[in-house]
Amino acid sequence: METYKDWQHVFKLDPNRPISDSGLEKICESGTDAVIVGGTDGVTLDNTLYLLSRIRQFAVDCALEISNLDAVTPGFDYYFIPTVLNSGDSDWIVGKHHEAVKAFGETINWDEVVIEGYCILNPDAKAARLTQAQTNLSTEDVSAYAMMAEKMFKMPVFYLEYSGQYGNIDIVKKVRAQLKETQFFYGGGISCKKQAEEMAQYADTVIVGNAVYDNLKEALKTVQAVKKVKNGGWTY
Ligand code: 1GP
Repeated sequence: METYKDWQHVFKLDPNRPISDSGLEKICESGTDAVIVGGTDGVTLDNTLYLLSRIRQFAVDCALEISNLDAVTPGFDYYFIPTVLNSGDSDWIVGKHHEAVKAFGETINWDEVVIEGYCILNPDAKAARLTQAQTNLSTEDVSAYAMMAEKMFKMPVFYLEYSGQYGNIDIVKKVRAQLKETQFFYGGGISCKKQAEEMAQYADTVIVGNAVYDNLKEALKTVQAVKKVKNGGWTY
C-alpha cells in the first residue's frame, strides 16, 4: 500500500449513488492511486459496507471520508476526517469531532486517521449548504485558511473543495504557493483530461467525483492526465 502522501489522483465514490460492477472495475483498475468513499447525504452503514466490499475485490487503496458516524466501519486503509475551516457552524469545525472522540476516542487507531482542513467554495454544493460555509471569499481569505491549516494547526491535508464546480485558478495558484508541508487536495468540477491536467500542475492530489457518474469514459482519462503532469516533467 502507498501512503496517502503519495496519492496524485483519487476517485471519490458516493455510497448513496449506484455504480455498475463494470464501471467500478474500470475505476479501481484505472491506475488511480486510491478511491475515497464519501458523500454528503444518505450515507449509511449498509451502503458504505456494500461499496467497501465491492472495492476490496481490487488492489486499489481505499479510504473512508467520514460524514456520518453511524457509517464508520473497520476495513478501510485510512479514515479521513474533514473539518470545515470556513464553516459558519462550529459543529462542522470541532463539534461533531468532539462528540465522536468522546464516544470512541479510546478505540480509535490514530495511525489510520487523517485530518483534512476543508475550505468549501461552491455555494451551491450540498456540503456548503449543510455546513453553512462562508463561500464569498477573496484569494487572500482562502490563502489565510491554507496558512492556518499548515502553520497554525499543522494539518496533514488542506482540501480546496469546489464540489460540482470547476475552481478559480487564481485561488488554486495562491494555495499552491502557500502550502509547503501540508498536502494540497483539490476537488471540484473536473470532467475532462484538460481540467485534470491544469489542476495537477498545482494540487498535490487531484480528486474526481461527479464525472464518474456523469461521463465515466472522460473521468477515466483524468488518471493519465494527472500522471503525465506529475511524472512527465511538467513544472509550475
Ligand atoms: C467532491 O471534491 C470532490 O467532494 C470532487 O468534486 O464531484 O465536482 O468532481 P466533483
